[in-house]
Amino acid sequence: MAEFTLYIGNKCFSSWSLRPWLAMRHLEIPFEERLVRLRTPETAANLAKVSPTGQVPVLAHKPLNQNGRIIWETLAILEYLADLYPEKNLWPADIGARALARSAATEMHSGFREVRYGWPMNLRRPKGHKPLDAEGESQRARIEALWRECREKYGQGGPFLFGHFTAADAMYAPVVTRFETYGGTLAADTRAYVDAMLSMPAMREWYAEAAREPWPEPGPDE
Ligand SMILES: N[C@@H](CCC(=O)N[C@@H](CS)C(=O)NCC(=O)O)C(=O)O
Repeated sequence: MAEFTLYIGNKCFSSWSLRPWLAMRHLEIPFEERLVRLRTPETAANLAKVSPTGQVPVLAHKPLNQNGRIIWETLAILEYLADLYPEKNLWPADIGARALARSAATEMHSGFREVRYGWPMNLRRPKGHKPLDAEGESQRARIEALWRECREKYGQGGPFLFGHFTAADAMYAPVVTRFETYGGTLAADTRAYVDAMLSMPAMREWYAEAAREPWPEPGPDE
């Protein structure tokens, strides 16, 4: 039995689920995954069995000879993994880079509402430019400026926000898919970051599994 079980929602659209799943797969932390299908009449009852908040993702950790732990909330799961695996550098080592990465990750966790609602994650939706409302466009510009700042200050060592893959990249992974689906022609540096994220083997795996999901949700126009 795997030490970790990660409960997630539909790969097509469960943006919060993608974040810890991507981090664990990319960092080669073995886990068992259990998918709770969202947006059905049984969803609330099924989530109540595994999640204290009725939401996914949830990480169950059963260290040998210890009582199991349940960790919920995406950022808490990423922090837990960072604590358990310091050698995987889920946060940047440099304190300035780490502070910026944590600020960016937290800004994502609590913000960009108009981008999230205007561009709902849907990995089966055909690509096509969809303008956001004025607030959404301003949030989109803020995201791009933030990615630029991270890359310019700390991105020299690789294609991710802080060079190597960090929790900040995990937090922005669903937004990356939204830029790809709805963003149209992207600025060159945004395009390069989006391409780097989308070409991660773990991201390709998530997309492929989303494409194979047999369920109809979400609706074709979403
Ligand atoms: N603040 C939570 C948000 C989690 C969340 O909103 N999850 C959605 C799926 S992406 C969910 O479980 N929704 C319940 C439902 O659709 O019934 C986190 O950071 O993990």
